[in-house]
Amino acid sequence: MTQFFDVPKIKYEGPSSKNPLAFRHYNADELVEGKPMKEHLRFAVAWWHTFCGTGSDPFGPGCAVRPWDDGSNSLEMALKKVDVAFEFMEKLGVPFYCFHDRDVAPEGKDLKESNKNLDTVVAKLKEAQDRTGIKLLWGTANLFSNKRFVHGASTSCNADVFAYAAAQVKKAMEVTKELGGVNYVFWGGREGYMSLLNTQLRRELDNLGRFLAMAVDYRNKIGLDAQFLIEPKPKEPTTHQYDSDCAACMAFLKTYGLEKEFKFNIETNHATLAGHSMGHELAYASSYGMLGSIDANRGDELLGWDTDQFPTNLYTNAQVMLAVLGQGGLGRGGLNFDAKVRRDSFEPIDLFYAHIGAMDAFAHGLKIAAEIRKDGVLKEMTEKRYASWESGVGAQISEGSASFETLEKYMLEKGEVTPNASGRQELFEAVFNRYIG
Ligand code: XUL
Ligand code: CO
Repeated sequence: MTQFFDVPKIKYEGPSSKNPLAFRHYNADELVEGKPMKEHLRFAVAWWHTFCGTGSDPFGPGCAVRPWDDGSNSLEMALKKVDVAFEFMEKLGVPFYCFHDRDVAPEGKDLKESNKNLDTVVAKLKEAQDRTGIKLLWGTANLFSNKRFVHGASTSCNADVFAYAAAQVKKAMEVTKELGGVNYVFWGGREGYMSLLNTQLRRELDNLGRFLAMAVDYRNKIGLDAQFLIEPKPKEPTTHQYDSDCAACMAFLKTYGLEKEFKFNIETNHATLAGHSMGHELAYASSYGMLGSIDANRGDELLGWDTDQFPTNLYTNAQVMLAVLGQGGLGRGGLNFDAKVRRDSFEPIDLFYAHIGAMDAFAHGLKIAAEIRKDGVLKEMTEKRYASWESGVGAQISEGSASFETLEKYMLEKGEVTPNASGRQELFEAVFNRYIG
């Protein structure tokens, strides 16, 4: 096999290792709560960032050094990238990858040629999957880069664009099936608006609902065994994205009768752009049984855009894993590193350092979350706060046997509420910190 990376297979060396090309915490087969780490974490590499990212930003062109890349968008280059990608993923020991149709194969002169290019690359991806055992966590369609999507895809003012997007998603679903992908993601791309002055908001939302309903019909028709996931994001590229956060997506799915067909793929940097913590989005989705998968990255506290950095914040990762363990795992979902190395981390080796660091920080977060759960102190403290709901009037309200009349009678007799107890936020935070480090 061609060697693109002068790097050995990455091994686990334990927490005292100082080798930057080794794991200190990610030990794939080590059991946590009776399950191997690799099954808890289900890491995936994002094709678009890791194999297509050039490091370009609004102030300058790409400067990433990728000796294998001739910089062209040719089919030959796309096929070569399959070798690069599978060597990288095998050496890293990552079990999954994710892609957009247009990351893996170039767009042709028309839809027919684009589909043909995709088929050619998919055949090679399939071979590589069979050879290595690496699987597809999810597929998706890029409905935002080409200029035809300037006004959105299914929410475009141009009906032809809706039709093109439908054809493109149909094909992307077919190749996801061909590759045994276990999820299919819908990120809104440009489904939103830049100005309300030129926008028929209700028509656009109805069209988005119609589009997703057609996708559900087609999934059933072809027997695609993939969980559909909506990936919320509040802004960027549009000023207002329709899928702005989990709560907005829930309202949308319920309105269009689609809530049983979809779960969410929640991305850290999207949560923070929405003015939420990642913990909030996970808690919201998970409590309604809607947390399907995670795009694991982070923003920069000082920058207001989607920087897609590698998720090395231990505190956040422990919170994420607490939510994941709390719902009994991600099922067929996983942790996809929708993250790119910084522009100034331009050497191929940086791709390894970035992924190893993030995998380790998540494995560490997993161990911390498992310790928190084993001790049960935080859970106990929280349950104590809500103890009034377990009996008496609290139980009656929860069971639905109370009314305004019974509650008025109860309060008239009692006269005043049982005194409130302190929320003890600082103590909760201090207890959480006991497990970090
Ligand atoms: C964009 C983003 C996408 C989706 C897939 O912010 O996160 O890469 O994950 O389309
Ligand atoms: Co994402």
